Amino acid sequence: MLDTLLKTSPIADLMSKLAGLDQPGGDPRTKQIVQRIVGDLFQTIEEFDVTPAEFWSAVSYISEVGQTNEGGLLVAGLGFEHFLDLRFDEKERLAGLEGGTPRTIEGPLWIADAPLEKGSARLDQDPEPADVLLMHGQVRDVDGTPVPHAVVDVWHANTKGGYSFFDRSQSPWNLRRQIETDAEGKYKFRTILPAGYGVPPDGPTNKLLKALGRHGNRPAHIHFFVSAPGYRKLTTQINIAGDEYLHDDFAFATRDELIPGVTRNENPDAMRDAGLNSPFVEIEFDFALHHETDKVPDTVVIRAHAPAA
Ligand code: MBD
Ligand code: FE
Repeated sequence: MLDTLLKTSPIADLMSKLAGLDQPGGDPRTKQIVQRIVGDLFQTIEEFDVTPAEFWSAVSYISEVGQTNEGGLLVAGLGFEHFLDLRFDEKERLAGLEGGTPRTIEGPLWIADAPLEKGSARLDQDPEPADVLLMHGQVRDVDGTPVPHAVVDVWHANTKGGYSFFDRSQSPWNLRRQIETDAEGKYKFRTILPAGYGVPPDGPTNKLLKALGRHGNRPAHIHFFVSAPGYRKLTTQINIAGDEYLHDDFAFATRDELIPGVTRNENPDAMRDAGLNSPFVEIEFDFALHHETDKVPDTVVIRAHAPAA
């Protein structure tokens, strides 16, 4: 019945017209993609005998996603952003690119132009009870050669899982910095150990996740863009080991190579050397970048971002 109805001439005619295939103007690729997506949705409606009430509730849902600005959140939760990563991975594999720190999703919460500091930075600006985290490492190429003057753009949540700018209770740029690696490719920063993130409980993303029997939690993580002239931009994150959602991330971003050891340091000398008077946690993590190549698409992703306002 499905095939027969969709292939009847009024519907075939409608599909061709709605995608502008009978018109000379417009963009051919857009026409093809729109025809495919709308056709697939027609087929879904037919196959599941979707009721008008169900259809109109889906239209309201899309509007709510727009009004609440949860588009980036929803696509992460539905695995689209991870799917794009898997496609990048496969293209690199087919082109013979090996090694390098694995990529994982950017997510919807990066803000452009965080304060840039050389070599080291302190990210936490707002006092809150938290474990101090000292993170450090080196940026290298895939052969192990250090990359001086690379930019490590880092952003993460506070102990409540909130990100500055999106969470108005935090000061601007809290837990966000760009750090330029030194002459040996090294970077380091002082910050606080973040907590995991949970989607807004009353938003449309959570509404769908609940209908799917899913949760909207991410394990505690720290985001990075690592870039340098002549190298492929790396978009990645590290996860904090021990988190209950470590292997149950609603956004599917955890990768085994991105779970560094976290050591708690209670040595009084180490505390004093770090300018602290209480124990702290330490993470060492090196980034390995691929050299620029025209064998695979560029990893710089153009997407809309929230303004720093
Ligand atoms: C986040 O912090 C995040 O990284 C993703 C992918 C989605 C929502 C919040
Ligand atoms: Fe995040």
